[in-house]
Amino acid sequence: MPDVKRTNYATGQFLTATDFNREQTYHTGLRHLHNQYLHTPGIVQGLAVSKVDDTHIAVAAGMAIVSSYRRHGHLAATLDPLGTQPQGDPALDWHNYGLTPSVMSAVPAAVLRTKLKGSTLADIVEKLRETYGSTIAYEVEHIANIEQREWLRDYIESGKHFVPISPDRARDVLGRLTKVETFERYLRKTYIGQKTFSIEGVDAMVPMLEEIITLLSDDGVQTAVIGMAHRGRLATIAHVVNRPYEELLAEFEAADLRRADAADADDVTGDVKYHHGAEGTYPTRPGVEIAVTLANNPSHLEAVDGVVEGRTRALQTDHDTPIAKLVTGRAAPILIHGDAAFSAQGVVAEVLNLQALAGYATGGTLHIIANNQIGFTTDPSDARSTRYASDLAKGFDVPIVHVNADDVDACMAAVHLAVDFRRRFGHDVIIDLIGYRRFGHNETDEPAYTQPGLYERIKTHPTVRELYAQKLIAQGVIGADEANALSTAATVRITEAHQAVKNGTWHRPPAISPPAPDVADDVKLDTTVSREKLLAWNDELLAVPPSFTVHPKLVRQLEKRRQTFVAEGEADWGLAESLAFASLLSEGTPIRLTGQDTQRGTFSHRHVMLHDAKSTREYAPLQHLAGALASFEIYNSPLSEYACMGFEYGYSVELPKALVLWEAQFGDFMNGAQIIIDQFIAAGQAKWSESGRLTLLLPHGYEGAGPEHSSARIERFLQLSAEGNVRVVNCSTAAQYFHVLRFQARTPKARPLVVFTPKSLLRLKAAAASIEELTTGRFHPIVDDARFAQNRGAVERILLVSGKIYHDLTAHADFAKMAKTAIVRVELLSPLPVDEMIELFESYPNLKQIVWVQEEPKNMGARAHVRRRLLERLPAKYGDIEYVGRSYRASPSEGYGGAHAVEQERILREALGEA
Ligand SMILES: Cc1ncc(C[n+]2csc(CCOP(=O)(O)OP(=O)(O)O)c2C)c(N)n1
Ligand SMILES: [Mg+2]
Repeated sequence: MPDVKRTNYATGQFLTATDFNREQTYHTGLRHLHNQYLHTPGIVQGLAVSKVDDTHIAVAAGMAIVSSYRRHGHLAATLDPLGTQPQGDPALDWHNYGLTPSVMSAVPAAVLRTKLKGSTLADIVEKLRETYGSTIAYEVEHIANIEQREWLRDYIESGKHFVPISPDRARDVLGRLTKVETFERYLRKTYIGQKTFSIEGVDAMVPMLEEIITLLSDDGVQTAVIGMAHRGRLATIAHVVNRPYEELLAEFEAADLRRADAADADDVTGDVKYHHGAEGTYPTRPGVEIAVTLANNPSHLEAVDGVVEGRTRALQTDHDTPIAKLVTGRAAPILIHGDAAFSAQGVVAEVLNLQALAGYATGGTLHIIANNQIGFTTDPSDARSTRYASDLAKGFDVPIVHVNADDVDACMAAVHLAVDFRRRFGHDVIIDLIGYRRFGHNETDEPAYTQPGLYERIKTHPTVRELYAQKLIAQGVIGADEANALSTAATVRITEAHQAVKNGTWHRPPAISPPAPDVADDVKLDTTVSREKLLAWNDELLAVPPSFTVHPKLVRQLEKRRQTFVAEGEADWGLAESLAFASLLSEGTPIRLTGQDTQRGTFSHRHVMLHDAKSTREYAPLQHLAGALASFEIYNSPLSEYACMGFEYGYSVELPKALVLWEAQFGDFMNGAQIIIDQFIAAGQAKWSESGRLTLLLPHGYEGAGPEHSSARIERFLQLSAEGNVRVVNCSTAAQYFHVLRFQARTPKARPLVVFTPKSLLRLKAAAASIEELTTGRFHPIVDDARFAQNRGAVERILLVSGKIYHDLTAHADFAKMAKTAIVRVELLSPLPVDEMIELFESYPNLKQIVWVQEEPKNMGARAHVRRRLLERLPAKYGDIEYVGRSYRASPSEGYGGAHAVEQERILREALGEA
């Protein structure tokens, strides 16, 4: 007895009584129309058809059947290996069109315009059933692009993807399946109770991946970048990434092994086996191989999707010329999804949305949904509101191939279609591999607690290897002894590997890309640039081709900025940033900057991409600098944080020499990417020795614009910072920003950087950079109060501040009244320069009190972090760090401008009062 919930979904349906009635009404209606109109002479005369006979009607019906199969044939397909019967659809049944076999035999196939073989409608109907209603099914009719749709129809109906399989090839595929099954069984039997997240039930995925990478390699793809979750990961590492069994068995044998490795590098906290990535090379043909990278990922399902896209894009991009060159044929992304995760994790939609965007396209992603028809203990009917796990993708014009995971030949055909489509159109394609999960969610779970009926059935269901071996034996392709020999060989191989690990004769091969050596930040790094170069770039930043017309108002603004730098030696924030970029490009550092409205800048301060007032042409002077040795990429991103930040993280990991920047519209919006921040940016180095120079630009500052437009949640980043994992800075001037960008790109220690960027300071004269600061200065982790340089004894009190509030304090009327209070700016919030700070305090001989002043509420901002870190080492004579700022609050700021102004004024007065 099939259980009701299951029948409802993979191939059955949520057909409620109402739906059913509606369907019936529809088809009755069709028949009615047919009878009423096509047989009514007046109507037919109105159509100017001289004579309508049964053949005409049969042609129309035949066309309707062809169309129905193309759209709904999947409803008749046998997609569930566990035997759920297809729902079918009345529109697929010729009886419902008033046809008879003899009428169908009178309709020539040619008029139906299909690629199916046959001479009459009768043949075609049969072929339609075989093509669309077997163990493989297609959803392509939702695709708006007519060329793609027709290509897919022709391809599917001509059956090109069913490449004839030679005996050798069939043996090879059976061999692959046998290895997978043997491997999974060996692990389960040998390491009882350890989690392996067995692939069994969708075993075909491994030979499919092997096929995919072989076909990609035939096309010249050099690297396949794979992202996947736990399910089948170990089998993929062993057979697709091609890491030796010994390596994986060693992990199981000695959980201590990592501990021993980690003892030498105390910044590697490590991660569980099924989250680690791997790199390898897979031999595809004699003398040919393809590099395969499996990305590290956290438990958070689908979080890695954007990362894989970014890594692939970095591999596909040439960075040696001012304008980056995209060569998508060089690398290909493959994403493997769980059925529950694919339909319910929002980031899947965000990543699908990247596929055709100029700044993000990767030539099409090959997606496989490893659809075991369950998510942990949750049935599909509780996991999604749609029929198929893949339905979301329809909105992105992606072709979808559903395939029964027990039919290996059909699975291979699905692969050929997917790869051929990607090659032809450079777009995403999805294979929904419908299988089952032979065991519990992991090896310690009892699935019969929650799906008793299902697991009764699974218990007696033959494995896909058994089924395929039986098929080949029945076809006479191989003998039973050959199939057994493959099993024996697979067992011998893994047993030998295990022995070698246990008796110590196996030694870990060196990693293909060893982790970058841990180096210290070069604190003395010279980040200055000569005056001549700065002045030359200042001019070049406004140089456009003669035929290009920038908006006159913008020209005035930019020209004023240029002249201010020439005449007064003063650069505002936007100019300082562009000059830093120009300098890095001239030194060979590729730059990629993306974010929402980033080309112009949310606050209209950047204008790095100029627009011709008279056409749609665009021009970025930074892509045309005379001496540039590296590429400058700048893209407005789609309105996504999670996928996009993941993408940039991946890009930065793959290209650690580049300065990759992601900008938030307002800092708070990084919240949408918190998983990327927590699991990759903050913890990637500790878990997987993975890092890069990803730089987050997060607008932050209290200016009365409301909760989300004030705070970039500084406290979150500071809570996450440890072991030098990220640099966190809050620059109070454009010069500091200039130098920190240059430092970030050039210091030997590649680590992510978080910059809290300003809003009002973008144009504040007091925050502008002087040319001298750029030609002689550097990034200062703390900035002392210059007023007391010669009079240190006067200071009894220090206001420690960070970011914009410094300017609020110094601009306040009470500031001038302060005679014994110095204002010290903390620009590097993490790693907090504690030694330097204490040294500075000690340089004030009469210092009695240190006050942390911030505009954020007390439970937010940098207060807790700075206080905690300082108090660990601060001499007792200074007492505690006092506090002036907003009190504990649930929301970061006042919602009303007026209330903000009152509170801001109170903070400033309190801080500036020398009671
Ligand atoms: C974002 C996220 N939420 C919840 C979990 C906990 N979790 C781990 S596996 C799993 C079920 C996944 O089902 P599916 O995507 O179908 O993959 P399967 O395990 O069936 O291969 C859940 C809920 C998680 N890892 N990540
Ligand atoms: Mg699942």
